Amino acid sequence: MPDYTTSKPEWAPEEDDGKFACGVMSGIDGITDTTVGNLNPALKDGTMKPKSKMILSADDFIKGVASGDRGILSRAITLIESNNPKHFSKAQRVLQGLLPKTGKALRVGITGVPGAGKSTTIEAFGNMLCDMGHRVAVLAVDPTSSVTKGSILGDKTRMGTLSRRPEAFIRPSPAGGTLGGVARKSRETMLLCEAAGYDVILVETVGVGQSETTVRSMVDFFMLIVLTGAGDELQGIKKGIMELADAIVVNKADGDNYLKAKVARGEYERMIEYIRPATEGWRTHAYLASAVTKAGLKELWDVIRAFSKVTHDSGVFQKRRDSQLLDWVHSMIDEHLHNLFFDDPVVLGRMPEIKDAVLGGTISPTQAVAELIHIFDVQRATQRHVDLFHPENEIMKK
Ligand SMILES: Nc1nc2c(ncn2[C@@H]2O[C@H](COP(=O)(O)OP(=O)(O)OP(=O)(O)O)[C@@H](O)[C@H]2O)c(=O)[nH]1
Ligand SMILES: [Mg+2]
Repeated sequence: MPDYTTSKPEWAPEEDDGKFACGVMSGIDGITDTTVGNLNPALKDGTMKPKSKMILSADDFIKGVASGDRGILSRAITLIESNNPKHFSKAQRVLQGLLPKTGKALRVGITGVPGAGKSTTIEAFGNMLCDMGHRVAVLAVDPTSSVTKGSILGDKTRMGTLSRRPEAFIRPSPAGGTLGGVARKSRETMLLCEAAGYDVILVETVGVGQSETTVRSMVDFFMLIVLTGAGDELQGIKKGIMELADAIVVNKADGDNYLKAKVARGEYERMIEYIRPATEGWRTHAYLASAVTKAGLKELWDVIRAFSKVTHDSGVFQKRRDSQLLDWVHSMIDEHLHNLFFDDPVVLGRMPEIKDAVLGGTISPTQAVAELIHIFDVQRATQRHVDLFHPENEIMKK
């Protein structure tokens, strides 16, 4: 038997306490589609080439995604999500090739406290849209997904009927990493889905905190799902999140809960009066819905379509898309520079000493920053000098 090594999967907990039993076996060079221990001798001695279907070129990905091939779309997303630097440039070539086919879907974000019914609503709403002839992609943004792996499986089961429909495509949140990393992957996944022909993208926020703002910054229409018992709940919902919403949906307006839901809707309507609208030229309202009886879902789609019409007519739709794109570029630059600085070995080396000096009152925070930035600048300039005179550099070869 060859000597196989195993490693922990990417999403496994960092701590090495021996409790994590699952492992990923290392790949077999050149032989990609056969059962371990039962290798085809022709593959082994090289007289037969491994099936090339396993290795797709950037062009294969572009053609496959553009033709709506779900298998290739899934693999393209996996490529985008990969943290392996080798995959990065290929993934970007695929995206570049598909860019002309993107941007035509209506992007809808869905947020709300845990248990509000986001997944159940997406299941019912998504099925309704598919019945109407739409193609629906469902994505999730969950910066905590490497910690709460359960939500990935949970959502698939909660969207049982939708996930089996050929017109729908469900992709759980990319796991782990910073919110910035998760956001980039989700945005690029959204573009791939658009290129594959999905015309409605539903993005569920999972987890808490910053993910609402991130999802707001990648969608056209943002809905907040709330529950009854507004008195208690209002305190739990940050006013800031209500300011992001284009619609507030009081869910679970069914059975005994219906009357309470009606009261809650009125309370939310009164609250919104005092809140700055999320979208210029659009008045946010509160609506009743039930993901179980499906009441109110058709009306909700009418609201989203009306929003799309109003904002397209006024130009606000395109204006928001443009500023979202530029904000995305800025935030990626921020993150890149942040990482360059904080991963710089010379900066890291000097950091403790400078921190001590700040805490000891010997230098001011402003001086500390100036000094660290100076160290960083000098270090980068030296690095460039070294790179320039490296024997492998084209200039040196001439
Ligand atoms: N009666 C009733 N129950 C509902 C409705 N929508 C969702 N539920 C129930 O509420 C519970 C939570 O629903 P989910 O869809 O998982 O809620 P979620 O907001 O996605 O929750 P997280 O993903 O954990 O944040 C489930 O038990 C659902 O069956 C509804 O309209 N009416
Ligand atoms: Mg959910």
